[in-house]
Amino acid sequence: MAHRWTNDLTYTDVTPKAAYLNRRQILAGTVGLGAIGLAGAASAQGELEPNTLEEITSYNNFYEFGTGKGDPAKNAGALVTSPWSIKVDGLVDNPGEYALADLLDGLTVEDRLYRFRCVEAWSMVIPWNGIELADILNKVGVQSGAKYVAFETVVQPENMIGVQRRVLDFPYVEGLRLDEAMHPLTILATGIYGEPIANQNGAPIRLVVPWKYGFKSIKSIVRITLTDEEPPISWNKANPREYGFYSNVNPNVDHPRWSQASERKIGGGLFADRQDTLMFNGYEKEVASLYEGMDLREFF
Ligand SMILES: Nc1nc2c(c(=O)[nH]1)N[C@H]1C(S)=C(S)[C@@H](COP(=O)(O)O)O[C@H]1N2
Ligand SMILES: [Mo]
Repeated sequence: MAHRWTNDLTYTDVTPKAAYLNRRQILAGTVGLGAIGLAGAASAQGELEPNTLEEITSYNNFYEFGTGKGDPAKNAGALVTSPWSIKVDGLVDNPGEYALADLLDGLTVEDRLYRFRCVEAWSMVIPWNGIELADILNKVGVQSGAKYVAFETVVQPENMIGVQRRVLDFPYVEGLRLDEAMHPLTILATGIYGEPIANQNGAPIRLVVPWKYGFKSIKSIVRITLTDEEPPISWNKANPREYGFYSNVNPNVDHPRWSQASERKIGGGLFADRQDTLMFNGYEKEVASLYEGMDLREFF
């Protein structure tokens, strides 16, 4: 397919970081991407400067392991990620409990350098390795009545201090409309910088939806359900006034308690200027058509 731009990295490959970054910078500057211009999405917005692996793995939100940004790096070592299986159920042709390797077998792992924008108004740029969610959904066979995809994070109470302390209603759950889930920008990530994804980033597999606030990108997924009803999502359950189902990055719709017009890029230093937040986090050209005719204030 035209939009598959680098097919040479699999999730078992280990690429030295320096070499990886080099190759990445070359790609970001030179590769024009087929039908919908995925790399164009990155390069057209100027050079994307990836965060370091150290930054990406030390400043996290993963409430199962505590609410502090440093807690996941400290505590997620306790997460057991092998063996790992994912239950696929609901409106699918081939439901079942899939071993992770079986679910991903034959599918292409791709490099995606994406902006990542948390609803808390900080951001990073992350070089993911992942599989298009559409490839996985097509593999299990989506039935015609399906309208949404629901996701669930693993619960390992004995290993998860945040679950023991009930800092949120677990399991963490998330959801997408089916067309959002099938969009080629939407991936399930299995790696960062060519290395298996760290536990604190949602090992062994987590969702990445780059035009939405970070909390939509649910970690350590153990269940994927095709459904005809909008599924409940954790942050909306916790505070429906502040967190909507769509949660598209939008500089013009403020959070009730802070502005969303700008963001602080992690690693920019204490006195670095904030940067403007981009509509749909810079992916407007690719995804705006999904929301044509929708009032983005009402459906926030
Ligand atoms: N299961 C689970 N997934 C989660 C979260 C969480 O607390 N639990 N936090 C979300 C939020 S708010 C953000 S910003 C991102 C952070 O991803 P990162 O730590 O890999 O940067 O994960 C999202 N996915
Ligand atoms: Mo977030």
